[in-house]
Amino acid sequence: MPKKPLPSPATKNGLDALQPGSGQAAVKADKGNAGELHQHLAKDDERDAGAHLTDNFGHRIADNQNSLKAGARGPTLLEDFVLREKIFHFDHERIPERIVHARGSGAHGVFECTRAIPELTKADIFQEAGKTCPVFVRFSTVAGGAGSVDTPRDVRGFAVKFYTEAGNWDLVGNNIPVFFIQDAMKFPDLVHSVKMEADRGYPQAASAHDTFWDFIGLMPESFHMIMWAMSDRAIPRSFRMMEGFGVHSFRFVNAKGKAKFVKFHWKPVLGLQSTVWDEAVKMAGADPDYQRRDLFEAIDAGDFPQWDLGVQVFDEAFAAKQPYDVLDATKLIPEEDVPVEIVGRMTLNRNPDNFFAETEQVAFLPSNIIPGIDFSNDPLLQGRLFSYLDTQKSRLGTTNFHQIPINAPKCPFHNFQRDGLMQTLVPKGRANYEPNSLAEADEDAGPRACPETGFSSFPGNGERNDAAEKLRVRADLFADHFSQARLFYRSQTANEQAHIASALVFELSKVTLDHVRTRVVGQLRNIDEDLAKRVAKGLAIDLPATIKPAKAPIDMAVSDALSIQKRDRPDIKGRKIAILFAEGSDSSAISALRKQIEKAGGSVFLVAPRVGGIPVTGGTLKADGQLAGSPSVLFDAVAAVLTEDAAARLSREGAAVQWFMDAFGHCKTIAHDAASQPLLDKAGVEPDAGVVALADFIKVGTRRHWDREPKVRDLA
Ligand code: HDE
Repeated sequence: MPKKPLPSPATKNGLDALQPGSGQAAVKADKGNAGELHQHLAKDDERDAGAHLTDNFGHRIADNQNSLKAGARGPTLLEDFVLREKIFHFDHERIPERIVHARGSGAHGVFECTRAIPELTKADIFQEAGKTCPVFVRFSTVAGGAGSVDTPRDVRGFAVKFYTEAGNWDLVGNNIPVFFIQDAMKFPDLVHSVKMEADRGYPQAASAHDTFWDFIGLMPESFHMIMWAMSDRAIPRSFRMMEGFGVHSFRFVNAKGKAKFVKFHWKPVLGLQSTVWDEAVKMAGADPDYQRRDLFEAIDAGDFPQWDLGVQVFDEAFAAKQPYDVLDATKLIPEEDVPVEIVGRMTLNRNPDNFFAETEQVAFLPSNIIPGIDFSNDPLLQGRLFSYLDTQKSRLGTTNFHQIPINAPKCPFHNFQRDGLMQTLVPKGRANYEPNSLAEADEDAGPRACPETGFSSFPGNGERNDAAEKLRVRADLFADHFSQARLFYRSQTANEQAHIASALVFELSKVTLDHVRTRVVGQLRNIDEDLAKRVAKGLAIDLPATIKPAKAPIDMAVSDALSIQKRDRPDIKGRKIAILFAEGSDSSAISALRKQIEKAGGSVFLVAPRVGGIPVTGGTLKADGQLAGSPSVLFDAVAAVLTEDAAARLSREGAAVQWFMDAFGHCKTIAHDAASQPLLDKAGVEPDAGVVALADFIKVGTRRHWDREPKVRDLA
């Protein structure tokens, strides 16, 4: 894998953290009143290879190894400003992590409009097919801290910042199209309940504990989201292989001022893929950074992840006819009812240069919106419009966080906001108020509002139940909590339904309060009687009485778009395939397989008992990973090219046996030569359509073999 050379410590000019003008964003944003702001500052990315090491004020440093002491063995002197500054800066390197979505991975890219839709929206980026705009994306888990693992059962954040010519548009979504709650009022309760319990400080990055399920059992509106969170959607194989959703209904507004509702969807070009729970748990140990590494390595290798942007557009008349409220974020609109129209494609093509400066400091704001797109009255969205702006002040410490390069727009920005902590702009003149008549004295009078092109809120909302009175209530249709939970569950394949039941059993087994378990199962009876029975059986409890729903659920038509397995593809593109070899392996068989996999767009990872290079036919071969450190959970499919001797030896090696046992148990394709058979036998690998000869691997691909699952897991 090509690796960029790391800058040597001696070339650092030490300006990284305090240097506001070092990124592309700030350079372009400087066109506005930011003026010639940072031009006097040396830029970190412009330093020469042989640059001098300096402190933060530009003083050259003579010795970066030893502190200043009174004599060789004497105490360190307080006057050592070099040491003091270095430690001082280090002591303050961390900032508060995000209250949710603390663990994330970012990437730069480009969005291209593929279908102009001026009839629907006047938004700058949708006016012309072929028009592009830079983006920055951050994927995340929700519950865990910044240092937690990548593969817990959790929702994934999917936040996109579009740097458009009309200002930044942030589409801050998730990989699940609905949410736990209907009203922003409940968000702090939800987050408190799912995070580590307040007295004991655990569990980390897990919803399987008392307080979460206690809250959920009492919140019937959460059960649709619970179906998604207990499904394979919450254990995605890769950020590159999951969908993204804007969740809320937004509005498109066209140049004539006509508006329609819109829901945003991201469809991964690589298709959807998830792991199985046993695999996700083992991945957390084998590689806690699995998804972060996967994203970074794919982009580094030039295998750029892509998503199509789709929109579901509908009007008030459609909304009025649905049995759910389109302003309720616990509801989706089935794709079968309103098709997803593709209007653009996003390609992530550049890794961040610096994780902290970009991925950590990026601040997404649902309130960042551009003319042509508008909010709806969704009460969850309305609360978010406040929260994200507010939280940046405590996370980034200043109202000037918009000046951090990753957050700054790439179009000009001018206004009369001034000063504040860490102000880095140097506005000229004295026009810091408006109206003013300074122009009459030939002075710069500053910018003026633009009634024609500026953002103006869509005036008529026409939404149902739009009451003039101030009421702390929910609209009537918000009371149907279970119809769509049922729709989701019934749209899954039999295996997927079993996964949901097992996930619920796992989670509720970790709950120690009996009444909490009982209540959750009582709620499940509103979704599907069979599901409730399976979970009760799995917990070995009596089926509790149904908890009476606020509104009786209805049966909606099954939607295949909600299932991952129904849309399964045998793709090799973007997938990672491990080939196990050992002393004496046939190198031509290995390179033939490698060639075919790479031609199909996959990548190969060689695994062997030792990494440094072992004798194979025709020479020696280095492995990419050592067997015990490269368990099969890290790959989409596995292959073995071994001699009979090596297979016999490896049959006595736990890591090798486990390798195949897991690959088989996780329903992966296993390709092998005849000599490997005894090792496969030892691992309990039984013949089926997914256990194939090396020559057949490409035909079968990396699809999971779900019909194998009943052999390896109790799905009852
Ligand atoms: Fe968030 N959410 N959220 N959220 N959210 C945050 O903002 C909040 C919600 C989402 O990679 C915080 O900058 C409230 C829905 C993502 O930086 C915070 C409510 C959806 C990210 C916040 C919601 C999301 C966040 C924490 C209910 C999917 C990570 C740090 C009213 C549509 C963005 C921060 C990143 C982050 C508040 C509900 C997605 C506290 C109050 C629904 C992807 O402001």
